[in-house]
Formats: sequence, C-alpha cells, structure tokens
Amino acid sequence: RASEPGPCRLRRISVAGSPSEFDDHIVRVLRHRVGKDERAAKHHDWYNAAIYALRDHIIDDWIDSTRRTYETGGKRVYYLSMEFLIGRLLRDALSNMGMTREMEKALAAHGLDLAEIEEFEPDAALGNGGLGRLAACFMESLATLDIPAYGYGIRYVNGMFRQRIDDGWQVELPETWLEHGNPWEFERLESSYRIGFGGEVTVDGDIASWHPAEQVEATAVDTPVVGYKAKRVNTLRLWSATALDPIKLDAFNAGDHFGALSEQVRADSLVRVLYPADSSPAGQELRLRQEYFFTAASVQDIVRRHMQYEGDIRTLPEKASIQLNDTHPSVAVAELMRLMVDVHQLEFNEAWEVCRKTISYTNHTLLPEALETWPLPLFERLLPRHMQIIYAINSRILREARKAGCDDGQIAAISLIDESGERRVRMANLAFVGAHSVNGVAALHTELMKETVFADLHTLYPTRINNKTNGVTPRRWLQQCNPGLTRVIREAIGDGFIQDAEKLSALNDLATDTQLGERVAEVKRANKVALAEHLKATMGIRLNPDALFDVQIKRIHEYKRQLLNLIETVALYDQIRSHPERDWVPRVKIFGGKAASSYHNAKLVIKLANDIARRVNSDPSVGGLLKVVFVPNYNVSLAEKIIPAADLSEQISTAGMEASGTGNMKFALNGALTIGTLDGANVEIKDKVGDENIVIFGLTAEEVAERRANGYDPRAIIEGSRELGQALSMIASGVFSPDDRDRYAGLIGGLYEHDWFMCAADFESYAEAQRAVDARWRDPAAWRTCAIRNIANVGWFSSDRTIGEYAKDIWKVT
Ligand code: NBG
Repeated sequence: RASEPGPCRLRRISVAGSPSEFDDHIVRVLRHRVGKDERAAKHHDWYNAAIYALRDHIIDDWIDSTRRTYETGGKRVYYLSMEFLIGRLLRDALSNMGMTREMEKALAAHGLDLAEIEEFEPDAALGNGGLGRLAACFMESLATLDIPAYGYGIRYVNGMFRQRIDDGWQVELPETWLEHGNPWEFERLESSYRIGFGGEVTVDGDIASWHPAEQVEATAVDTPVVGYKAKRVNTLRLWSATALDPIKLDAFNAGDHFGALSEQVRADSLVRVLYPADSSPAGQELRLRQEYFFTAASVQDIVRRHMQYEGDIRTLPEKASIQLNDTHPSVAVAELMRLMVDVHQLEFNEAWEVCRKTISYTNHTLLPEALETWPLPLFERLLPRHMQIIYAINSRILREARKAGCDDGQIAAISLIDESGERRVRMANLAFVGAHSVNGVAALHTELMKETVFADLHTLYPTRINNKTNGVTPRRWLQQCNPGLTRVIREAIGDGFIQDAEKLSALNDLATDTQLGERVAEVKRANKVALAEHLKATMGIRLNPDALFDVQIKRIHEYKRQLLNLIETVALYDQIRSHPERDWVPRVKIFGGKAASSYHNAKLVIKLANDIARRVNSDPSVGGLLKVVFVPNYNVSLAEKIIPAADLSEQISTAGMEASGTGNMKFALNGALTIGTLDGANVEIKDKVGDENIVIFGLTAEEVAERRANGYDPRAIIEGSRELGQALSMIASGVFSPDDRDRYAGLIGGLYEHDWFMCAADFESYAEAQRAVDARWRDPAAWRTCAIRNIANVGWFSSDRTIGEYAKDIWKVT
C-alpha cells in the first residue's frame, strides 16, 4: 500500500515528527482516547487509535484551510447532494496526507498490518451508484484543486442496504455502518437549524410569514475531506435530525412510554434510510421531507455564514455558488427565495436575480420516469409557503415565455406545474429556471437534454445548458486501488500523473515497449490472483487467473442490459458445448450490483445470473472455459478490488439511456478494454483512446430513437437469429431453473413482445464484438499495447479536469 510518492512526507508536524513519534502518538491516543492498554487492545481499538491519530494531523490542515478562506474572503462552492458514496476513508486520507508509510511502520511496531486494519472500516455507502460516487470524487478533487467547498447531504443512519444472495435471490438487509461509532466525524451542536413542515402562511402588509405545524432540528456532523498532498482540507457536512422535545416527560410519567418518544422517532425516521432507488423516483412523502430537510438546513447554513461575514444578502453570488446535484435539492430555489423575500425582505425581482446567479443545476438522467415530480396537494400541505413562491416564479417564467412567442404546447412543457394528469410540481423545471447554468454529464447526454426533456426550456433559454463530462479521481481509482500499476507507471514516466492525470499520455510513446507491456501484464495478473483469492475466501469459488476476466459491475437496471450479457453468456455456453474442438478463450464472467428493492425485473436478472452460474460452473463439458460469478453486495470497496483485476469492461447500455457512466472511466484507467455501445461517456472514451483500442457495437442513440418511432419488431429479429433464439428458449424453457421452469417465461416473453431496451436488436452485433475480443486476446502483445493505450489516453476523465471546468465556467472560482 506504500503507494504515495516519496517527497511528500510528514510536513509541518505539530503532533509527531518521526515514525517513532507517530507510533508514540498512536499509543497515547489508544490509551487516552480509546481507553485501552496496548497489551489488551483488540484490532478494532487499534483501528480507532490509528484514525484518531491521523485525524489529529488532518485537523491542523483543516483549520489552516478554513482560516485561509476567511482571510482571503474567497468564494465557496456548496455541493448539495442527497448522496455521497464515499466508501472507506482511511487509505484515501493516509495517502493524500502522505503518511501511508508512517502508519505502516507504526502499526508494524505492534505486529499489526495496515491492510488488515483497513478492513475494519465500514463502507460509508450514503449513495446508490454513479451519482453518489461522483459527488465523492468531486469532493476529493475540490480539495485537491484547493477550492474552498462544502459538501452538504444527509447523515443516513442506514446507508445503502447490504445485499445477501439467498438461493440466488437478492435479500436486502440494513447496513449498520455506524454501529461501532464513526471516528471521522465531528458533531457541531452549535450549527443547528429548525426545519419546519406544514402549517400556514400569514400576510402582514407585504410580508408573508410561514408558521410551520411541525419542526425538527437539523444538526451538522462534519467529516474532513483531504486533498492530494493535503493542499486543502474541505468539509463534508451531513445533517442529522433531532426532535425539539425528544421526550415528553409528562406523557412518560403518566405511563405513555412510547408516545412520549414519538417526536424523536419521527425525527429519526427522516435520516434513517437512503432510498435505494437509482434513476427512478421514490415518490414517498418521506422522501420529499428528506429533500426539504437537508436542503433547507444547508441553505440556511450558507445564508447564515454569508450574513455573518458579509452582512448583505445581495452579495451572495459573489461569495457562494450552490450546485444542485440532480433535482433532489431543487427546493433550494424556493427556500433561498423564501429566506431572501420573507426574512431578509428583498424585493422579489431582486431576490430572483440573486437566486439565479447563485444556483446551478446538474442533470443526471433523461429517463422520463426518473424526473422528479410531486403531487401538488402533497407539496402544498408540506411546504405551503414554498408552493406560493413556486407559483410566483411560474407566473414570471410563463409571462416571459408568452412574450418570447411560445405556443400553448411549449408553455405547458415549460410550466413548473405538470397539468397533464393529476397536477404535479416539476422539480427539474424548477431547478432549470432557478439556475444560471444547467449541465449534462457527457457530451451526448447534454445534446439529448437539449433535444428531449428540456427542448422547450432550451428554446427559451438557449445559453443555459452546457456540458461537463464526468470524471473520477485518479487518487482513489488508480493510485490507491492499484498500487502495483501505479508503481510501474511511476517508474516509466514519473509521478506527475497522480496530480495531473493527462500526463499519463507520456505512456503513448511506450505503448509497444515489450518490457513495459510485460510489467503491466504482470501487475494485472497479480491483481487477478488477489481477486481470485478474495472470491475463493468469500464465495468458495475457484477462478483461473489466466482466463479473460470480463466484468459488469453497476446497478442492476434494464437499460444497463445485464440481461443482454447473460443471454450472450448462455449462447457462448451453448457454443462451447456444441463445438468443444474449437479454440475457445477461457472467460470468467463477473457480475455484481444491487437492484432497487421494488424493481421486480432487476431482481429476476440477479436470480438468472445466479441460476446460470450454478449450471455453467458445474457442467464438466465446458471444462475451465467458462465461469460465471455473481459477487454479492457490490460496493465501493469491492469495486476497488475488482476493477484493477478486470481485462474487459462491459458498458453495454441501450444507446441514449446512460447519461455518462463513470465505471467505464475507472476500468480504462486500470488498463481494461471496453466493450460498449455509443452511449454516455463511452463516446468520448472512444474519441480519446482511438477506435482501434475499444470495441464498439450496437445501435446508436439516433437509431434507437428511430426504431422506437417507426415500429420495431423484436420477434422477427429473434426468429431470424438461430443463436439468439436458442439462447432465449433455453432460458425461457427452464434449462437454468429446473426447480421452477416458468421462472423466466415472462422476462423472456417480454423481449419478443416489446423489448424496449433493444436486447434483440443489438444481440448479433454484441456477440460478434465478443468474438472480436477473443481474437485480440489470442495476441497477448497486441492486447497489452491496447491496455497501455487505454491507460495513457483516459487521463482527461480525471475529476480534476471536470471540477476545473465547473470552477471556470459555472462557479467562477479560481
Ligand atoms: C447517474 C447516471 C450515470 C451517471 C451518474 C453520474 C442518476 C440519476 N444518474 O450514467 O445514470 O454516470 O448519474 O452523473 O443516478
């Protein structure tokens, strides 16, 4: 793990100066803060002591960073996100502090192995998938680029559920990541805000005031976020909830022991769970309450800080940029307006200017079912004053639209209220009109935003939509997860790439260098061995590290088409059995991912993967040529083990449906080849690595749209393809589910009838692409060159580049 470059060693040291001093420091912490004698201490005590000791160093930098921001009066970025999928922090913090080696030595002095201690850290899974992980990468890049920033979100007591596979089925269990406390966090009781719900609005002259019927207290809990080489330490501020009156003593004394605690239970429920819905709306009152709770607390915190130091709300845009991560915090538009108009008594038009200059919005999906809307009666009951403000904004916008010549159809599409059925508040439209910048997360996605969901808003505000292609932090997704590859690259081109990932391009000159190719291959093999050992230990499965590791890890969703991959797996299985004499490339198909708990088809796909695995893995006629693995409980820590071991990265969504994808970037950065459609950021990855270093197949987004519009007949395609027809009938007839032969009849039947995600249309081209992958694999030297070209050319997908663009174009911070 000693992967950080040499020169950044213990810098200015106030706590400990040398490895042995650091060791003394840990022992002191173990005694005085953990309360244990080093002879009696258990691994978990050392784990706590190690983090507390490291934290002492971080705090110094944290305080310095904050002081620096105050002194320079710099502008701050506020990233509001319902999700932060941070994973473990110890390795990240150690590495960015340049203290990995010190920690290793200090622990070794007590016979402890840092790698083992790291395994005690729970995965902080406060997010579903890409959106939450992007927020975590952005936080790290903001600190690395020395931009003063706060991340604002919810301190969920139970984050993303833990997935167990029982007899092939997904079972959801609560994730209790806070069970043993959380040594990273600092509760800030002084930063608390009352958050109201319901009640009524009264008007006195020009001044409206909201009298909520209920209130809860939001309290800040801060976690430091360390940038590379500890240039800056920023704050991730997550809100927890408490009742104003946690126990009603009268009721308790009168014998109503449960009723006396009901307010606290209600407050707890606000921050209890993360909705396990990815790219689809939760549609529950509790979800809207969660959204308002954390947004209102964050906006109030931002305004309080601004007023304390600047004293004039009108200068807010000069000192603060609020980025809305998807529509979940959209109500910030109405909340900021309410504070300015009702509390700070700004005139509406002036407040609207300030609001739009301060706020910007990122859209992360085009799926129509994923665009958040709330039933008007619910919204009005919970947030009566915000509803009035939204009406006021709407009338302004619609008048503007009318003046600009919009017709009734356009007006209906632009309106903040959806009148097409039951009336609903459109959160995406609210975010769009309340922001000065609206961005997509990959070039194709941004173009499609202009043409589809926001077409009419785009006509009215033609300069507002812009693109910021996603990125991932090279610290976590190369340096920390793949120390072997990092070492090889550093020896080849120096270590500048950790800070400036585009420097990886220097590898292009060495792409055909045999020695480098061999070293890269050795590292890949070692990573595959390590993964195989891990899966042997956790799942009892044996994998051949010389086989091609073909990986699809991400949320299970129909548009991501794990089903297409499984159908092709079955077709391959069938082929291997029928033609054992052919020269097959041994493959391990690795799947992992969670399905939303109410998403029936996605859960069925998990079962299918497990059913196929059971059958294929126990069939002696395929020998070692094909293995199928579904890795349970896919999370950030598992991704860190799997991605460095992958040869092939599956990015096979129906074109036009994956906004960006970020796993695609992580795999390429770790030297895997992509098999993918022209969707999301795959398009830009192809442009960067070159056509010959990526395997593209399938319909384009345009062709998908065209087929959907002009009648698409999946049955004809299936009947015209023997391989596809056979694979489907094997699945549908129960070959993989002898205990319940009809289990997949509906799932497969749906492909014949409608096949919205175009699995049938893309099958042949996908299967062909897979055989092209096999052909490349048979030429190891060519494969290595291709892997190196991938690593060399995806440095652009660093979240440092993405954040640099946000900073320059949207936030105007340096
Ligand atoms: C997801 C998209 C991904 C994208 C991430 C991060 C949502 C709503 N959207 O394609 O599906 O990579 O956001 O932008 O989770």
